[in-house]
Amino acid sequence: MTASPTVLSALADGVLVLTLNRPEKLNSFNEDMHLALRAGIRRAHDDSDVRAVLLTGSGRGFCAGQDLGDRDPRKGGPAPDLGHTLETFYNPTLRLIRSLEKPVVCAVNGVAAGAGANIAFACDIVLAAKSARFIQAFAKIGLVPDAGGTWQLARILGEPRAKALALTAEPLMAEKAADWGLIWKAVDDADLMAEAEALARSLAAGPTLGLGLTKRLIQQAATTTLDQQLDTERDAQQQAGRSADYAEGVTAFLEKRPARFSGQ
Ligand code: LHQ
Repeated sequence: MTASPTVLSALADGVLVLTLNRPEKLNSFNEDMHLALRAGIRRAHDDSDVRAVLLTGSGRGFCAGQDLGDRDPRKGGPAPDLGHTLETFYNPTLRLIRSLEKPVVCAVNGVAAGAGANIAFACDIVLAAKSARFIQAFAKIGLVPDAGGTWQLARILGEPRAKALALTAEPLMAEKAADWGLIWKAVDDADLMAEAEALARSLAAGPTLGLGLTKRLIQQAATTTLDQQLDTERDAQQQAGRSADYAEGVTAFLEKRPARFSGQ
């Protein structure tokens, strides 16, 4: 009997659904799941049939971060090189999500802890079930927030809230995360997947080139001046203005009909 895949992958209507799939361990990451998730995001980069990604988890959790059973200190031996783990596994995936010029929707179906929370925050639009909680669990095991956590929390929340969450490891419920602007929306548990799928499908039917450029512009705004950003917007708009989807969008508007975007 073969073990079940650690990430389920399904493409329909332009949406690549990636489901973290180690439910008995709250979808915590082992090496295989790292590689499978990265392969899924790579596919989204390479396959023009993929026009949006939906990331979620199977079972009652979204992701509990690293599988802590993988490095049981009771087994003795030298201390692990966690910097190497980040460089080899987490950081490439984070960079792939951020550099993917297609929308990534995240449906946080349950608890998101440690790197699991921070991977969710790296996605473009995050919906969470109202029962879901986000935990910067690192302080409980003597680590620092990783997978981009310190960057995201400080930028989105500011120092007071970022520090309190990271230093106390207190859970943050989905509705409060939405109130604080850390995620897009908290939705009733029963509606989460239908809502996230509908959103991902509508993004996948959108003007992919323009959406990808928009994602890039907003991300880079954190590190540019207004002057630089005005130049970059000009260049991006020049590119978008030459796309088939721009012509289609304007034509559809003038003809009073829904646009049929090809993604080109
Ligand atoms: C787990 C885990 C887990 C294994 C639940 N591992 N089994 C980067 C660099 C390199 C290395 C280090 O890490 C990192 C990044 C990180 O992500 S560090 C942070 C790692 N994550 C955590 O510290 C969270 C640990 N988990 C928890 O605190 C709790 O499980 C949460 C709060 C997530 C959920 O609590 P409950 O809802 O009460 O569930 P539970 O604790 O009963 O867990 C259910 C099962 O899942 C249980 O197994 P069992 O066989 O007893 O049913 C847990 O052992 C297992 N599990 N997280 N990270």
